[in-house]
Amino acid sequence: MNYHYPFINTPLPYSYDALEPYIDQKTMHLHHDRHLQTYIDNLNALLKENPQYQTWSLEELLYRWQELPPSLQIPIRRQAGGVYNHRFFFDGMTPPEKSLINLSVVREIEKYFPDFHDFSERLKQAALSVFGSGYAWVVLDHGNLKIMTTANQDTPIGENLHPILNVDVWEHAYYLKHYNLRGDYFDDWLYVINWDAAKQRFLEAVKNA
Ligand code: MN3
Repeated sequence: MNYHYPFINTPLPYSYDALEPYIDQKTMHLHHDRHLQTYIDNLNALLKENPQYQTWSLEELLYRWQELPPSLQIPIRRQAGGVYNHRFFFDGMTPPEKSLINLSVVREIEKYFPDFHDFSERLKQAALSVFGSGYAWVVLDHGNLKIMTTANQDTPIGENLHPILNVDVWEHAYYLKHYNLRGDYFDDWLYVINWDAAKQRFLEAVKNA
């Protein structure tokens, strides 16, 4: 993985068509090669002009944004958020035949939600509730597993806030295949969640909480 300036568009951890039939190949090409690439190019351009921040990691740029000069705060948060959120989203998916939830994950979710169905239904409602563009997230917040949403490229990241899963609900994430039906896209996304990645992130978050 590439953590510092200059940021490069690291390849997807699976082929472009690996998430078919749930997420289509053309969407993955455009999403990774064009949308994410644009955030990377814009972030590199900002950091090229401001070399004192070139050693900051992507995460630092996001959670230490208040230390940036006022004129850079919004642009850096938008572009670094666009890079972070997309990498997190792509790494949080896997081919459907590998998207196996295991009992330990279900048990963990059921400590915080009545059951797995309730959890996925709440996450879906959160995804549907995002007005315009943004993300629905599963986060560990002060040790509690929670569902939340962010607008645009905002990122829920901080000392006591650790993201576990996100689903990109910008229209570019689904419009070619699912048209305007965000709920259908969400239902398909459930088949390609990388539960192993979610579990690893959760264990890391618990360790750092
Ligand atoms: Mn996107």
